[in-house]
Amino acid sequence: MTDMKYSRVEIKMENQSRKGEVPYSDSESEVGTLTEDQVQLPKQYKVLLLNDDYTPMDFVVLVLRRFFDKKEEQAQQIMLDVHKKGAGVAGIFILEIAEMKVMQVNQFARLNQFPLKCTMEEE
Ligand code: TYC
Repeated sequence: MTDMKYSRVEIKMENQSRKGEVPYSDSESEVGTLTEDQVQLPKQYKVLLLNDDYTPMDFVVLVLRRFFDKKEEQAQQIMLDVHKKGAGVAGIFILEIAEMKVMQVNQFARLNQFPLKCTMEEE
C-alpha cells in the first residue's frame, strides 16, 4: 500500500519541465495550467571540486565516479579541468543534495588523508 501514495505525483512529474506551461492539480477536482513565470522550481547549486598539489588524480576520478555518477571518461575530463583551472563543477543539485555531496566528499577525502576540498555555490 505505501507505494500507492506517490503515484499521482509521479504522473504530474512526467509533464513537468523548466519551459512552457505546466499542468497542475491542487485537488482531486480542479485542474488548471501554470504559466512559465508561475512555476516554482528550487534554486540549484553547483558542487565544486578544488585543485590541490597532493590529492592523486586517480582519487579525484574515483570521487567523481562514486559520488557524482560520472563515467570513467567524463570523470577524467572533469578532474583534468580542475587540475588545470583550479576548480570545476562536479554536479548541480538542489540545496539539500548539494550539502550532502559536499559533506560526503570532504569526509571521504579526510578519511583517506588527502587535502581534496569540495564546496558549493548558488548557480
Ligand atoms: N593536482 C593534483 C595532482 O596533480 C590532482 C587533482 C585534481 C587534485 C583535481 C585535486 O580537485 C583536484 N595530483
